[in-house]
Amino acid sequence: MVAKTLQEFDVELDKLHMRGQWQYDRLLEQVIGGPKPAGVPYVWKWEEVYPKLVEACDIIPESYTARRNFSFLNPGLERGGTTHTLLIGMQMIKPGELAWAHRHTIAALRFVVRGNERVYTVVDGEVCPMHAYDLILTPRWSWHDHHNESDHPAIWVDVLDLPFVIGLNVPFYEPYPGDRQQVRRSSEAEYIQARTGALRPTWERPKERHLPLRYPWVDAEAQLKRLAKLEGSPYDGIALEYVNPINGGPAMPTLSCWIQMLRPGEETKSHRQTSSAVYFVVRGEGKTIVNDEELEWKQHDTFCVPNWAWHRHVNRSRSDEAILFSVHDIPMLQAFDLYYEEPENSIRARPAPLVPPVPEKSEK
Ligand code: GTQ
Ligand code: FE2
Repeated sequence: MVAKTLQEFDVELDKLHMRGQWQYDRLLEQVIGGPKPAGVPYVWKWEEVYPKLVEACDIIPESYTARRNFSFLNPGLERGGTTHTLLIGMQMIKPGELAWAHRHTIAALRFVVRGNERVYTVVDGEVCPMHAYDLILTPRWSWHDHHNESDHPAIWVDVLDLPFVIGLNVPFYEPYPGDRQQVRRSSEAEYIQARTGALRPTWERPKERHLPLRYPWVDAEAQLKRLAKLEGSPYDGIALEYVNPINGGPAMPTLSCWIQMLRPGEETKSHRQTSSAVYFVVRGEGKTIVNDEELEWKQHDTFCVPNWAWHRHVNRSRSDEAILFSVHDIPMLQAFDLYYEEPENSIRARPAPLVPPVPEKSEK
């Protein structure tokens, strides 16, 4: 009997939906090279996005507005998404409009571009006013509807972990019975938002997740100003994370939200992380150099940095600070010990400020 060739054997295995590791040259190549950044670095210019949002207000009638939103799609990702795990987009709501209530297993957040006291999102029965640059969380499976009861159009950035949830194939969705959800009865006394500060009810077991729901810009800006004189991170300047006030963890289980200040003329050092990120320019002008590409940005532009891509930030102005809001998929990686950074870890890597040294006793 003539021995079959390896090739014949491989064909037999293939028919049985199996493959020998000796055929794994191509896979091995992928694994040995380390991560290849998924998608490309890209900027969505406010001066191109804004006119399209305004146009959408005319073209898409109110009756049709589940959400009047554009997703920003990475030109290098066939599966969709802004990065392989994150989706960022922009949404506009006209005066008097309501974006009706629903919930989904995709976690989302809103970072307000234009808003005021009479623009709000209701999250699980709590009214969250949307002033410019406030951050509002709509966690996984929370009911949410958006309202504009003001005389001015409102705009916000939407960030979702959609590509991650679709990748795991768990995309549940449910519309609310009715277009607006019930608001908690006795208003603020029942709000989770009233239980996240320094004084909390002694008789209640605290809720540990999905809070504080709203991070007002006045607080974020004040904290940036307070810490602006520090050295900060060599890779990110004065980068602050919006944390869960109960456990100090990320704002949501999959999404880490940052606000960062690049001081006038600041140029950060280059690093790469196994995480990916999406950025929105709150103010200022500069560029982010991603591998060999220069992403030029200014106020209200949106851009993305793919995973494992070297990047550094430059504030072009000699007189004004630049402020960036960003969302990172870092928690998805940290959960499974897959967060790595080169050339060194910069996340919580340094000690907090030391107690001042006690002076030597002087002779009286
Ligand atoms: O505002 O609830 O961009 O459900 C995508 C899906 C926004 C929203 C998006 C959504 C929403
Ligand atoms: Fe939604």
